[in-house]
Amino acid sequence: MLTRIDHIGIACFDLDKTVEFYRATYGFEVFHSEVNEEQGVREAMLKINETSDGGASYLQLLEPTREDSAVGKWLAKNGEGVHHIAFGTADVDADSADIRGKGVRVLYDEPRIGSMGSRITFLHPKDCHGVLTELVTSAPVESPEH
Ligand code: MC0
Repeated sequence: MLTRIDHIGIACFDLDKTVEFYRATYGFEVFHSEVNEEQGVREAMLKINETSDGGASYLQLLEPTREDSAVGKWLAKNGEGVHHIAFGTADVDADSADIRGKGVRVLYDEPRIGSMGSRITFLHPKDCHGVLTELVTSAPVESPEH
């Protein structure tokens, strides 16, 4: 079951300048940043709010690390802007199978690793009324060591 907007992915040419825009204009701070080589992105997660399912919603700012990555190709064609939306679920495997069964192309056979150790997959934008759609199961919160 999809229970929240996990994040909105925004493609940008310059991550540091874009982070500064969101900080100076709205007061949003970087919660987490990382490079995902498999996806070809350098990213910053700005937490917007906690959600009632125990998760959170973020803006995800994405700068390509190579021109032939999904974000690099998209930026070259469209310029900066909203690249995808991501729904949060407790079970990305079950929701992927369910949605695939409805005739929507799920891009990965098995979920891959996304931001902050999450497990992610994508739905083809042409099957989702033009919106690249991601499904995310967050990594379990680690309990503090004793
Ligand atoms: C491409 N299209 C899009 C789109 N990207 N439409 C809406 N939103 C997008 N973001 C459209 C194109 O305009 C084109 O339509 C058609 O899809 C084929 O696009 P293409 O330029 O020929 O590119 P493809 O087919 O090689 O790849 C498109 C595809 C790819 C969606 C399969 O981008 C992909 O695998 N995306 C999933 C991975 C991803 O996006 N990773 C980056 C975020 P026309 O009408 O011109 O034919 S990584 C991330 O977000 C992670 C780190 C995380 O959340 O934790």
